[in-house]
Amino acid sequence: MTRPDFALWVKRARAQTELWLERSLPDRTATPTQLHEAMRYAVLGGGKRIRAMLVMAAAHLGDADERAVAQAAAAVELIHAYSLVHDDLPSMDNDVLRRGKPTCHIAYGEANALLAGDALQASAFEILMQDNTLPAAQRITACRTLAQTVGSCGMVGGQFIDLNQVGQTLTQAELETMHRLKTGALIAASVTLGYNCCHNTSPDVQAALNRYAPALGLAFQVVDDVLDHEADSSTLGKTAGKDAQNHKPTFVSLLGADAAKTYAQDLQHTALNAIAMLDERADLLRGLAELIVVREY
Ligand code: GRG
Repeated sequence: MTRPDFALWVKRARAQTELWLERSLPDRTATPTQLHEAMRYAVLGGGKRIRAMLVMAAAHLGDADERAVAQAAAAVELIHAYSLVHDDLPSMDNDVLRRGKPTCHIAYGEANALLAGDALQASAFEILMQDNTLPAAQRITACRTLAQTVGSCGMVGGQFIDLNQVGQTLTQAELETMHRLKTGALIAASVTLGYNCCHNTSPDVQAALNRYAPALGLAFQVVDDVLDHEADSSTLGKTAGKDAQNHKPTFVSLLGADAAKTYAQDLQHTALNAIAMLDERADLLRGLAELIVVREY
């Protein structure tokens, strides 16, 4: 796939995701209207949609059920939006800017943002369980994968470790463990859920994806740390420099900015090598591996 073709695919995939999310969310006129407004505020009209694109790209490897792809893509973005709403709360990262606008609790109040996040999480599972043509076993796998990804041995566990290690010195291995759970788990699950939408899955392809996805998830976080260190708030759409301000250990504080950038590239190569034996249907996954590392926000 050429670069312009991939750029066009990204543009369309983002627009498609917005449409799926719009349809997945309760109407703003549904009661309680303010809660539904807060949910829509947190989800729509922003975000790079990397997780939804990973679902679509992995589903492209086989004969996918298009409805299942839409459901999985919406589900991972709803979970992601919920995690951002909760992470921004005063009791967690206490941030005021997200996706270039005031965070959900600044716009709607703390208790309402907490509830909006809770409801987004429930919506994700509801959408994942709507009708499609996949066999029941695959649909259960999807649900279980997402639940494990989000729970105490996944994203929530990673967030717990993160909040409880501020000011401590972590080794690189400890930092990686935390990020594999906090950020990497949902990124990896997006790939798994996408491929799980296919009727004709192969254990060899799944094994390749199981090596691709964690490397990419970690690369995403390393780049996030570099951007937090180097970019400005208006480019990022969120408050830059928060990690240093909060004395949080990061790949930049541990390795230095240049070594962190090299590490991100190494992880990208690991991800690309993992899927090297796949045919051109994996080009979308290859493009996303590049996008995640060269992104500017
Ligand atoms: C509160 C349960 C709970 C979990 C929060 C993911 C997370 C755990 C917190 C987010 C905090 C954060 C900024 C983490 C760094 C990596 C990350 C997830 C960045 C945001 O993801 P992007 O860049 O966001 O894909 P967009 O806005 O583009 O969707």
